[in-house]
Amino acid sequence: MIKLYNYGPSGNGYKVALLLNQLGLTFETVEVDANHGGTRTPEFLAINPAGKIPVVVLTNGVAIAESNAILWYFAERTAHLPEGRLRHARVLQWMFFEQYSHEPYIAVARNWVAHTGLDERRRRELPEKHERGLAALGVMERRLSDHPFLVADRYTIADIALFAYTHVAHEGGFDMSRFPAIRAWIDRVREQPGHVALGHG
Ligand SMILES: N[C@@H](CCC(=O)N[C@@H](CS)C(=O)NCC(=O)O)C(=O)O
Repeated sequence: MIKLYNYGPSGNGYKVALLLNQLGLTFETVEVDANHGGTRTPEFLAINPAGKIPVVVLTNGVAIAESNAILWYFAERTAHLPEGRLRHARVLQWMFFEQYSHEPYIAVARNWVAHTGLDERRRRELPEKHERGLAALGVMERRLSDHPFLVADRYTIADIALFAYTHVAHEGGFDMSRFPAIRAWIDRVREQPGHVALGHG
């Protein structure tokens, strides 16, 4: 069976669990406490030298790390990844945006505020996380104010990649009342067949 190394509160892990559920693929979850050194053990580093979840180990023993690479691997030749060079580029455009301009601010602020707590350094850095996270949400709001989904007007892995931390951004102190188009999109994503909530496994 496919194994998913995950950490319950992780949005990056949730992206993978959500897609696998929507594709009807069975998998076993291996829980790794990413906030308390679980990803830095020799055993885990042998699976992913980068020391981060999520990782999937396929039935042939091959491991794949990086949430968005895993999404791409499983989505190919499914309805979750539309065909064509331009559409592929658009999906990648949003997935790179997620990793560079969104996740480092929104996911990190949420992890600090809702999970690890704030020490002095984090308290000092939090306003910048909020400022940059709000800028990323502004980009999404503009796109979603006249499109139902991020790419090709249909639900794709670009939506999964960005849904993971956007729908819990309020846990990191982001005021989502400012983003009505994002809130409507969150409802549309939740209505997709096979949708499961964060924490489902
Ligand atoms: N770019 C990676 C980020 C993965 C990541 O940041 N994982 C966190 C949990 S959400 C982690 O494992 N942190 C533990 C550590 O860095 O030791 C992805 O998208 O998969």
